[in-house]
Amino acid sequence: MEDTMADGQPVADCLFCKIVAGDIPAAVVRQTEDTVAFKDINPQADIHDLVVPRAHYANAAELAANAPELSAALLVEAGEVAKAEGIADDGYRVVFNTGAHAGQTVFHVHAHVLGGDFLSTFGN
Ligand code: DGP
Repeated sequence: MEDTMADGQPVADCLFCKIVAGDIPAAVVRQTEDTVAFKDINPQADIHDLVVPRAHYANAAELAANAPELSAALLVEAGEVAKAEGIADDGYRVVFNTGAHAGQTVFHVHAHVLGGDFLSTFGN
Protein backbone atom coordinates (compact mmCIF):
# COMPACT_ATOMS: atom_id res chain seq x y z
CA MET A 1 0.00 0.00 0.00
CA GLU A 2 1.36 3.38 -1.01
CA ASP A 3 2.38 5.49 2.00
CA THR A 4 1.32 8.87 0.64
CA MET A 5 1.97 12.19 2.36
CA ALA A 6 -0.87 13.34 4.58
CA ASP A 7 -1.32 15.89 7.35
CA GLY A 8 -4.21 14.38 9.32
CA GLN A 9 -6.66 17.16 8.54
CA PRO A 10 -10.38 16.23 8.50
CA VAL A 11 -11.88 15.24 5.15
CA ALA A 12 -15.36 16.63 4.44
CA ASP A 13 -16.94 13.52 2.96
CA CYS A 14 -15.29 10.99 5.32
CA LEU A 15 -17.72 8.87 7.36
CA PHE A 16 -15.34 8.32 10.28
CA CYS A 17 -14.34 12.02 10.39
CA LYS A 18 -18.08 12.69 10.82
CA ILE A 19 -18.33 10.11 13.63
CA VAL A 20 -15.25 11.64 15.32
CA ALA A 21 -16.87 15.09 15.05
CA GLY A 22 -20.17 13.77 16.47
CA ASP A 23 -22.03 14.61 13.27
CA ILE A 24 -23.03 10.96 12.76
CA PRO A 25 -24.01 8.92 15.83
CA ALA A 26 -22.08 5.83 16.92
CA ALA A 27 -22.04 3.59 19.98
CA VAL A 28 -18.83 4.94 21.51
CA VAL A 29 -16.89 2.50 23.72
CA ARG A 30 -13.93 4.67 24.71
CA GLN A 31 -12.39 8.00 23.77
CA THR A 32 -8.93 9.44 24.27
CA GLU A 33 -7.33 12.69 23.21
CA ASP A 34 -6.16 11.00 20.01
CA THR A 35 -8.67 8.21 19.31
CA VAL A 36 -12.32 7.20 19.32
CA ALA A 37 -13.51 3.58 19.65
CA PHE A 38 -17.04 2.57 18.70
CA LYS A 39 -19.11 -0.50 17.86
CA ASP A 40 -18.94 -1.73 14.27
CA ILE A 41 -22.38 -1.35 12.67
CA ASN A 42 -22.06 -4.80 11.06
CA PRO A 43 -20.35 -6.98 13.70
CA GLN A 44 -18.41 -10.06 12.58
CA ALA A 45 -17.83 -11.38 16.12
CA ASP A 46 -19.43 -11.18 19.58
CA ILE A 47 -17.33 -8.09 20.19
CA HIS A 48 -16.42 -6.04 17.15
CA ASP A 49 -15.24 -2.50 17.75
CA LEU A 50 -13.43 -0.01 15.53
CA VAL A 51 -10.67 2.23 16.84
CA VAL A 52 -9.89 5.31 14.77
CA PRO A 53 -7.50 8.21 15.20
CA ARG A 54 -9.26 11.56 15.39
CA ALA A 55 -6.86 12.71 12.67
CA HIS A 56 -7.63 11.56 9.15
CA TYR A 57 -5.20 9.14 7.51
CA ALA A 58 -6.47 6.93 4.73
CA ASN A 59 -4.99 3.63 5.85
CA ALA A 60 -2.44 2.00 8.14
CA ALA A 61 0.49 2.61 5.77
CA GLU A 62 -0.30 6.29 5.45
CA LEU A 63 -0.70 6.62 9.22
CA ALA A 64 2.58 4.84 9.95
CA ALA A 65 4.50 6.90 7.39
CA ASN A 66 3.19 10.26 8.56
CA ALA A 67 2.40 9.89 12.26
CA PRO A 68 4.31 6.99 13.87
CA GLU A 69 3.48 8.10 17.44
CA LEU A 70 -0.21 8.08 16.56
CA SER A 71 0.20 4.57 15.07
CA ALA A 72 1.54 3.44 18.43
CA ALA A 73 -1.27 5.22 20.29
CA LEU A 74 -3.83 3.47 18.10
CA LEU A 75 -2.36 0.04 18.92
CA VAL A 76 -2.20 0.85 22.62
CA GLU A 77 -5.82 1.96 22.51
CA ALA A 78 -6.87 -1.25 20.71
CA GLY A 79 -5.52 -3.10 23.74
CA GLU A 80 -7.37 -0.80 26.13
CA VAL A 81 -10.60 -1.38 24.20
CA ALA A 82 -10.07 -5.14 24.47
CA LYS A 83 -9.65 -4.77 28.24
CA ALA A 84 -12.75 -2.59 28.52
CA GLU A 85 -14.76 -5.14 26.52
CA GLY A 86 -13.52 -8.03 28.70
CA ILE A 87 -11.82 -9.92 25.87
CA ALA A 88 -8.18 -9.14 26.64
CA ASP A 89 -7.51 -12.24 28.74
CA ASP A 90 -9.11 -14.83 26.43
CA GLY A 91 -7.66 -13.30 23.29
CA TYR A 92 -8.71 -11.00 20.53
CA ARG A 93 -7.76 -9.99 17.01
CA VAL A 94 -6.67 -6.59 15.71
CA VAL A 95 -7.11 -6.16 11.94
CA PHE A 96 -6.25 -3.30 9.61
CA ASN A 97 -7.76 -3.87 6.19
CA THR A 98 -5.45 -1.82 4.02
CA GLY A 99 -6.66 -1.02 0.53
CA ALA A 100 -9.55 -2.13 -1.61
CA HIS A 101 -8.23 -5.63 -2.35
CA ALA A 102 -8.07 -6.28 1.41
CA GLY A 103 -11.70 -5.26 1.78
CA GLN A 104 -11.15 -1.75 3.10
CA THR A 105 -14.35 0.19 2.47
CA VAL A 106 -13.89 3.24 4.72
CA PHE A 107 -10.70 5.11 3.88
CA HIS A 108 -10.04 6.56 7.33
CA VAL A 109 -7.67 4.16 9.06
CA HIS A 110 -9.36 1.96 11.66
CA ALA A 111 -8.35 -1.01 13.77
CA HIS A 112 -10.97 -3.73 13.98
CA VAL A 113 -10.92 -5.26 17.49
CA LEU A 114 -12.64 -8.64 17.40
CA GLY A 115 -13.24 -11.23 20.10
CA GLY A 116 -15.66 -12.79 22.52
CA ASP A 117 -15.57 -16.40 21.31
CA PHE A 118 -13.18 -18.55 19.29
CA LEU A 119 -12.41 -16.78 16.03
CA SER A 120 -11.70 -18.70 12.85
CA THR A 121 -7.99 -18.77 12.15
CA PHE A 122 -6.02 -18.46 8.95
CA GLY A 123 -4.94 -21.74 7.41
CA ASN A 124 -6.46 -24.19 9.91
P1 DGP B 1 -13.31 -1.96 6.42
O1 DGP B 1 -14.03 -2.95 5.55
O2 DGP B 1 -12.04 -2.52 7.03
O3 DGP B 1 -13.11 -0.63 5.75
O4 DGP B 1 -14.29 -1.71 7.65
C1 DGP B 1 -15.26 -0.72 7.69
C2 DGP B 1 -16.19 -1.08 8.79
O5 DGP B 1 -16.97 0.07 9.11
C3 DGP B 1 -17.17 -2.20 8.47
O6 DGP B 1 -16.89 -3.34 9.30
C4 DGP B 1 -18.54 -1.63 8.78
C5 DGP B 1 -18.23 -0.36 9.54
N1 DGP B 1 -19.15 0.73 9.28
C6 DGP B 1 -19.51 1.21 8.06
N2 DGP B 1 -20.33 2.25 8.20
C7 DGP B 1 -20.49 2.44 9.55
C8 DGP B 1 -21.24 3.38 10.33
O7 DGP B 1 -21.93 4.27 9.83
N3 DGP B 1 -21.16 3.24 11.68
C9 DGP B 1 -20.40 2.26 12.27
N4 DGP B 1 -20.42 2.22 13.60
N5 DGP B 1 -19.69 1.37 11.57
C10 DGP B 1 -19.73 1.46 10.23
